[in-house]
Amino acid sequence: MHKAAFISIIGKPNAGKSTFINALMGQHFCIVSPKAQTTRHRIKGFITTDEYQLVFSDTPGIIVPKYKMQEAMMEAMKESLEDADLLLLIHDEADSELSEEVLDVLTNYKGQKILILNKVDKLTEQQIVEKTEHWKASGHFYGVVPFSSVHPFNKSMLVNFLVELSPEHPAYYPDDEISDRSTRFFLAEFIREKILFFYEKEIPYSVEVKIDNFKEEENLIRISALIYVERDSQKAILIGKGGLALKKVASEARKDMEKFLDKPVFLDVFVKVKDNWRNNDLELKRFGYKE
Ligand SMILES: Nc1nc2c(ncn2[C@@H]2O[C@H](COP(=O)(O)OP(=O)(O)OP(=O)(O)O)[C@@H](O)[C@H]2O)c(=O)[nH]1
Ligand SMILES: [Mg+2]
Repeated sequence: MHKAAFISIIGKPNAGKSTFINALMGQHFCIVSPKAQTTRHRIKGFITTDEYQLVFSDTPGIIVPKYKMQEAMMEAMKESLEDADLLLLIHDEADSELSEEVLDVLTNYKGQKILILNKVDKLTEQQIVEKTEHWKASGHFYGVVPFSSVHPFNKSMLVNFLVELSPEHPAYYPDDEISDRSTRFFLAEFIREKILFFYEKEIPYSVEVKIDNFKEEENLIRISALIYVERDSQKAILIGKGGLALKKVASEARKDMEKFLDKPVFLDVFVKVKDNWRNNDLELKRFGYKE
């Protein structure tokens, strides 16, 4: 009997959704950062064996949208619930309550819901038991599972549990694929991840990255990327004095790319200004935020 399921991963920004998927898949797949709203799209990642296929959807953290890009982010999150067989709410152990927005999404979803009590590496065993009991008693969830991406001690148990809950179904995707997203998408994300780490305030949120050239040679892959910002002043900050700041971004992103592609990479990055793109329907569409 073969099992397959679509599993939607939702939660507040920074709850650890992307880290959770990376831990389950065993690789740096979705980008992760200490800043909120790191993930902007629905990104599917597959775990496939002969017996089952789990299709995880990483989603943007649930917020009240303030501009058009954030509206598109919330659409992507909602879309993941439309075809989900199971919902996993990734919950930061530090939050004693569910936000109103998260509660709203939960109550509107009619399928089975599991709460992943995340980041339990920060807790004592006694606290883990207490918090698990607390969320079990809330009545919202079919199951509550403590988890830590730092020490994913119960990873295979959790995967088995999810397989148990999955319907009987053939695989949805070929067994040699790990995502619905292109290589170029992940390469651009690696650059955005470094920008989230190295810059403050509006910069990470005003940035979009596109790979505009990818050329595989015998011993090297040549990649060039365009980084879009909203204003000239942001361009100057991104590039930094003597171009040093941007060089650091490129050199760190290149390391991730080499790991991902398993080949040396030559990376060129350029910065362009696109006024107010986060609030422009056409630009958002061009950047892949809207169908
Ligand atoms: N200690 C600890 N930190 C974690 C764990 N999981 C995630 N984190 C940290 O939490 C922060 C947010 O992680 P992400 O995976 O980017 O969170 P997210 O829910 O995908 O956030 P958005 O994409 O912004 O919605 C990062 O700094 C992670 O390193 C965990 O199990 N333990
Ligand atoms: Mg994320």
